[in-house]
Amino acid sequence: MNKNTEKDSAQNIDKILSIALTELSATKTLDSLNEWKVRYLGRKGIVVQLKRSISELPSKERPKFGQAINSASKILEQKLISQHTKVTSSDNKNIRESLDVTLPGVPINSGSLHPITQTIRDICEAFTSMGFEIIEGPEIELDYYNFQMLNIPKHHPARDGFNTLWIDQKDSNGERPMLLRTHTSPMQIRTMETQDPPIRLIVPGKVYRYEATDSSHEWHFSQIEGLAVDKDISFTDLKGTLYEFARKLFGEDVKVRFRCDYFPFVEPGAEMAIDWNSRTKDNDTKEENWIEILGAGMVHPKILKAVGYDTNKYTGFAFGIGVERIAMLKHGIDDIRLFYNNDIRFLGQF
Ligand code: FA5
Repeated sequence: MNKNTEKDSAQNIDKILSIALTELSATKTLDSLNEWKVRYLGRKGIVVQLKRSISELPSKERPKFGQAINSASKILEQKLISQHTKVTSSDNKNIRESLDVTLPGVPINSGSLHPITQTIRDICEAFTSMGFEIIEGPEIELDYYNFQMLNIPKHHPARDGFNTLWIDQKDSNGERPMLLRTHTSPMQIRTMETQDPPIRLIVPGKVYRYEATDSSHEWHFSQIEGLAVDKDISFTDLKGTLYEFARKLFGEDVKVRFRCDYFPFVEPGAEMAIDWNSRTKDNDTKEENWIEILGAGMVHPKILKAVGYDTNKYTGFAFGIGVERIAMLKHGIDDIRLFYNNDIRFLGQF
């Protein structure tokens, strides 16, 4: 065996170890520590390269050289751990020392409820304070509840007013019995089928219509249905309830307009509109700008009979409020499409 080669190799390792340890103790940050680790202990680092060079040595020298590399590698790993502890604790100390607790804090942005959710809550609160109960219903509805039981049989022209999104599943007659509800009114029937009067309820929920959008029309929007059935309920009760609702939402000075309207499930039927320019007290414009916010009327006796109510004893009123229109009026927004564009610059204002 060549004693000199063996000695040279061992000295070489000692030299590398000494340089590595000097460099390690000079590291002051996690980044420099990491660079050091890659240089010496990484997959392509100096220790791995030394291990690979074993095969180039005469076979007798290999075991000793191998042992020397292993013990050097262990020393480097141990020193790395202690240097890591040193570096991180001094990092923390630097952070602590550079922290000025007297500086103003950084504001944390918190989320808020969607303006339509807030409006639904405001409307629900207005009605629950008048004794109405809140219920919910399915968004995928049967033709039977959405139309037929509401006095809108197949081929009735009133169906044209509700551009319907049908569920593409046919029954044994080849007809599509299911749809995305076009209004919340089917819940009138579902409730009256299972409950006896007195009834006072509201139904918030999403509705869908296959129609082009513009500044006051969306293809999906929210409605809140209202239904009251009891002895001696009259149109005056309907008007009084809706006036009170408008005052609760927009204040005492709000201007409300009722006009006749036609819905097959009420008789007589009406629409209620609010003057856009009267919704805030500080608005002194004289001009009126009416926005239709709901359809309403006295529940048609045909419907009361169909659900098994005694029409000599009971009458009722119903209404369907467009929530987005209320939110537009409340916040002075002139384009309904803004609510569903998911633009945080708009939604962040509420
Ligand atoms: C109905 O949907 C009836 N079910 C309302 C009703 C209930 C009448 C009970 C009588 C008794 P209408 O299609 O007019 O009616 O819609 C009611 C309200 O929803 C409208 O006044 C309006 O405020 C809102 N609305 C209607 N279409 C849209 C649309 N495309 N985008 C946004 N809001 C709408």
